[in-house]
Amino acid sequence: MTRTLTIICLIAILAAAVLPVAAYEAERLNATSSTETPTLTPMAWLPAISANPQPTPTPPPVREPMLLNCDTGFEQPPAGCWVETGGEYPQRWCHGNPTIDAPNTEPYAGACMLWQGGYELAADFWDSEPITIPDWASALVVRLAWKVETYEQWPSAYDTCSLWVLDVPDGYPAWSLFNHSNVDAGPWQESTYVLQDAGQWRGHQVSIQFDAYSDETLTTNCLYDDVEVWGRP
Ligand SMILES: [Ca+2]
Ligand SMILES: [Ca+2]
Repeated sequence: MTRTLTIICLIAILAAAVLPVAAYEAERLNATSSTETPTLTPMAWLPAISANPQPTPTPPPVREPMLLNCDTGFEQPPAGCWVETGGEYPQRWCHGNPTIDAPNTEPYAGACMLWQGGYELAADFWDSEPITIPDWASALVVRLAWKVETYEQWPSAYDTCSLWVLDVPDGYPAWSLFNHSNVDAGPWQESTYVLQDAGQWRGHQVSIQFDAYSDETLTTNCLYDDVEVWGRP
């Protein structure tokens, strides 16, 4: 009888020692799997529409007058203010254009906007008139509304939408203001870009150039409106 009681006591002591450890291990495993599971779901492979949000910074101070002060909203045919310098199709699109293809959105403001890309193997270029950097300017400030639409599904850059500042006498891109792509697809947003070292180019002529390149499949639309170019003292 005494021996039986001793065995029962030993079993009880062992259970009291082992069971809490087992319960802790089970809880830890559950906790580990619950934090790791989201990285394995399809959510990780959704198009990066919101993965690269573009913050809208506080607009820096600028000085009048606007340096590019005509047709900021692409409401007029490209003459004087803008020049279509390369591409297979007209790049200015207005609401109600009798075209088969159209972007899936309306202009940001007014009736018209700049529409680059939208077809396979696109190579579109659109330049502003020459802008003289004022003798008081230390920076060039570009404000605009932009939007990227795409049929691409994977979060890699296949089609690009870029904005450059061109050196007019030489005619090649001197500075990059942005290089968006299909992974930046999302709603219209207003952004401000600052070319900080423009002061060394006072009196020099530059222009801004939008360009778009697409690969051979799944098109991307690069859309722009309300473009303003200012100088900052
Ligand atoms: Ca417009
Ligand atoms: Ca593509």
